[in-house]
Amino acid sequence: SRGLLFDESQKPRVITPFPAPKLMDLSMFQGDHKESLYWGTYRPHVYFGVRARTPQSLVAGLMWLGVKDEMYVMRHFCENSDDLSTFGWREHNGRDFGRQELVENDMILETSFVKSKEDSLGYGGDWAVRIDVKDKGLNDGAKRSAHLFFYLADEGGNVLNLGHDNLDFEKSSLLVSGSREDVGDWQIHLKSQNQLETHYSGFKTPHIYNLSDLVQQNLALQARKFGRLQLSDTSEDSSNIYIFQISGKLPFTIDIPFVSGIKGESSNVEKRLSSLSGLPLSDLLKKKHREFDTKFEECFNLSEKHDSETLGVGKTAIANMLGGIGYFYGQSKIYVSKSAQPESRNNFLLYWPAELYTAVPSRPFFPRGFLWDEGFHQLLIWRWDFRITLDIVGHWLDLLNIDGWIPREQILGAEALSKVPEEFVVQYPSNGNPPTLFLVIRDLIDAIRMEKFTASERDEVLSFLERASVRLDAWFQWFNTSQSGKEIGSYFWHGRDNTTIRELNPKTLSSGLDDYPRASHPSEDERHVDLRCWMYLAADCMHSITEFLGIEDKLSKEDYNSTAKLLSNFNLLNQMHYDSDHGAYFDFGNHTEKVKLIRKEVIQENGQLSRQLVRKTYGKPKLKLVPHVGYVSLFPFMSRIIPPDSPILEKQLDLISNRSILWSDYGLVSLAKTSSMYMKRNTEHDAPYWRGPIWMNMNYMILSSLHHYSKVDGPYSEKSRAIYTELRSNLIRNVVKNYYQTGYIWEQYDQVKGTGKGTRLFTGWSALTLLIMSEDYPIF
Ligand code: 6A9
Repeated sequence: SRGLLFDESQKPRVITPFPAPKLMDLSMFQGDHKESLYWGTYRPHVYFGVRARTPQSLVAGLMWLGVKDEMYVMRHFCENSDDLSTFGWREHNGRDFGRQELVENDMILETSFVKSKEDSLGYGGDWAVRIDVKDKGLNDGAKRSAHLFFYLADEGGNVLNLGHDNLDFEKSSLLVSGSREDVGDWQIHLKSQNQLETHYSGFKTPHIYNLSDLVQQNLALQARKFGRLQLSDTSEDSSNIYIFQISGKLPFTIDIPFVSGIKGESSNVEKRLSSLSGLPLSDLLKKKHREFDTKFEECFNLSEKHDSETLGVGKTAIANMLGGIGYFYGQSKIYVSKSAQPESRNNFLLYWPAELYTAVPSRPFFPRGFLWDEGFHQLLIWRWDFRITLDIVGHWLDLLNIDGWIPREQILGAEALSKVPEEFVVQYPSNGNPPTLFLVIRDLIDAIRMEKFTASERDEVLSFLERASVRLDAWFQWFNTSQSGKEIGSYFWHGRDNTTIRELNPKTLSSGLDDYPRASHPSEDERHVDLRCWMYLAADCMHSITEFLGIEDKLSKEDYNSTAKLLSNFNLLNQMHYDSDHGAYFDFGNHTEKVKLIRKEVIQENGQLSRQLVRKTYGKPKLKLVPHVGYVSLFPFMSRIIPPDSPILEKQLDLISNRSILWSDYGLVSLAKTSSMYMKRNTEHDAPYWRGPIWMNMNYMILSSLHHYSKVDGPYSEKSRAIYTELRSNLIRNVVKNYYQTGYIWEQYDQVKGTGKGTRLFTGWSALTLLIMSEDYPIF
């Protein structure tokens, strides 16, 4: 055997799609729905970009020259190191409107995007970009200039035509035009009332991911030859990319309308252009702004409960979540050992070419899809626009392979790939990631039960679930078989490295909680309490789906029911995971607390000696409960398995509210201050990540259970309520304070000072702060 399992068509199973109708082929995703989402700001990795949801799109984007250490630097891809004092969407509705602010030194850029279907003839409608460039008003009298670079690129390689050679805007506002199969003949114009200087440059290249380099080289050459900061005003033959430099004194405003589907005189081009520029555009943007505010109020009902600063953070949270939604197309790289495919030089196979429409955790640092992050994102998004949620979840479920596996991190296409170091690209088919999509599905089912949807909306969700159910079933079965443990009802995250000598505690990336400490010596005997609880959630949700859809015989409802019962059996849970000395739930495994990183001489692969940090074990590991209190210990509490009158519930409340253990004034810390691994580095290069800092997704889950236990009858409901109220206000206060101090929402918050940590403009699950403000929690 060559170690690869093949399906009937002789393709390796791991890259064979799950054989069932695709969700994205459902009629609900065709027609108007599809067209309405065609164009969008679906390039979250750049400061401003537009594309369509099609593999080879016409794309637009913005660069500008910033100044760092008195040198010009090009801004294009979002980078934390650019050090903008703030940027991000202040408003966005996920469909046809968004307004973003970017502040660099004393320059404020405001980018607005709006679509219009009104007089449009092309598929997906017309759209316009407005860019406002302002001085922060530092009043030193100096008139600054700004250099913007706006580009259009056809990924399909179609040739673009320059509007007119000497770019004389007195004569015509046309920048560039072209023709495509999807939208027909199109034009893009530049309109402004201000005195501006424009230059251009055209390129022919199939690669758009290194566009910043092309522009910088062109500028550098001009600077060397002629001592001027101008694009060359030349273009290569058959250019498929045009870049326009627009320079002027601050302040100025430019409008860039796009019209398509043009067929001769009757296409009303002039009228459409003027309705998408100047005053009519201002009016349209104002109208969209009012609609955003109204919808925000309707969805989250905050204005009576919060001050305007808090409301501002709430708006930014949803706006960035929606504005960060991207469309990606490409092939994942899936690990296979070289010995399994001797004729290949690679240790990976390519997944099938796939589209992914998804929100992203962080535009500057991880602008791509992450499986378990997405479930949290959708808790927020479905409340704003459940059709966007179905479309996104549908795309993810269509990535399921024949084994029922979905790759965790989606790095699709050259632009996405260019942001990821080589060693992180390959995805391991033995590794999972928490099945958080079940959280959303359960929310949707609850919303139907509580009649939050109209009859026709309800039908849409139902037809989605019907088709999704076989995929969810396969996904569940993948976890239930590949991640199961030795004992019935036990599970562990597979794929931990038991050969490493560098890590203080071998990581569990698949759990999503990366370096959260587990058994010191990974083995087949492990039982992970978080995964067990995820499996309970999944089984319970599958049971609801089968019951709800009445498809009990197709997907064995009884099996799901009994699995859910088994996994929520309190006694069994306690037998496997409860430690009565600590009053806490723990993992089980081969473990010793006596491990340390020490400096040691090691012989490297090249034969040289070097001093490195390596792990040393002093004690003999034994099979036992792994005594680290932290987020993992609280999973049974999050899953609400603990009966409301159990003293064990009181224990959990004590762990949560104890300042020497998990409590801080800024939220619950990820690992107890009393844990031997609290704030310990994992290797020379890995700083503590889930070993202390405060994370919003877990705080949201814990808060939601506190809310639950405060509502159900029992001896601890008052205690739950008191802790709930204080934790909630700590979380909100800290995120709001950090936002106004730093200009950003952060990935995590410091366990001691509450300050933002990790990457910023992290408006993935940190945006759940908004649901904490509105007190929207799953009911189950
Ligand atoms: C490394 C660096 C430019 C880590 O939010 C996404 C994930 C979570 O799913 C996971 O739970 N984050 C959390 O522990 C970020 C992962 C980033 C990995 C990419 C490459 C890129 O360099």
